[in-house]
Amino acid sequence: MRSAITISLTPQARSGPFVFHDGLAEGCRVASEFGFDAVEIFPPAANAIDEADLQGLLDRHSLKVAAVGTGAGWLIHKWSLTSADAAVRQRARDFIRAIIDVAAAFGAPAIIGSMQGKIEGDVTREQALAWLGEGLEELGDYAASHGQPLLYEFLNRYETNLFNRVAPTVKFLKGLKTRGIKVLADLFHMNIEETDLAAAVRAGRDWIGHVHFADSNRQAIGLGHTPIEPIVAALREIGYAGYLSAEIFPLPDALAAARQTIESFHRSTKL
Ligand code: LER
Ligand code: MN
Repeated sequence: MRSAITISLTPQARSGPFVFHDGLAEGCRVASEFGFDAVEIFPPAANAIDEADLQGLLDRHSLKVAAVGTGAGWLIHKWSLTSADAAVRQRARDFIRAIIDVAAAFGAPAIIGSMQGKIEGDVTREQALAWLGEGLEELGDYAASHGQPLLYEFLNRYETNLFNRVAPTVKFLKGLKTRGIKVLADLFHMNIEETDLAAAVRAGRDWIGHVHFADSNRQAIGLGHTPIEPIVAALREIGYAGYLSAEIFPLPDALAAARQTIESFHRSTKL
């Protein structure tokens, strides 16, 4: 397993669960000083990432891109794959496609988290799932054509009513034709929704493609009450070799959160 830490480039996400908020150069510099393998980026849009600039930073600091988030499409524009408005669903797909392009240029996947949206108003669950499925079919195949998975993240009940746990998510994805989707398991959401996090990880065997490494309170692992050892053991048991990426609040401050994360990463992955 490899370590990653989040950099948000989105001013509207200043109070969000991202460790670094002061630009790519500063985030990459500090990430490499702590010995992280990679950074996960949360841009306001695909064109906020200057590819030459980012490549230079990655080379200089021996970092990779773990993943690129699309959540700003929801945060800034309120676009989602399950909006009742077809034009909004199309804008959501276009926004995500552009992020798939830029992520793939760095050998990384894009993440669909908040852009899945939620079931609202008169929309039935059946209809919302049909729209979600359509979006994922198209975007999953598009990501696959770039040699990358597309990461679909189930969220806790306060953020979506589509999927909140691993097992129903996997069941839904198995019903799609595209084989381009992998599941993002965010330990913060799972702590709220799952009965047993290690068992939930085992239920995600063959599907988990990325992990958000967050404690129960969305702080660095070790600062909340999630016992991480059985979770990492379960990830090892299912053969997970991807990133443990710290999508957490910069608490008590960014440097302390980064230090706590990398220490927890080393301690839990070497057991
Ligand atoms: C995104 O990775 C996520 O976990 C959501 O909670 C977005 O806020
Ligand atoms: Mn997450």
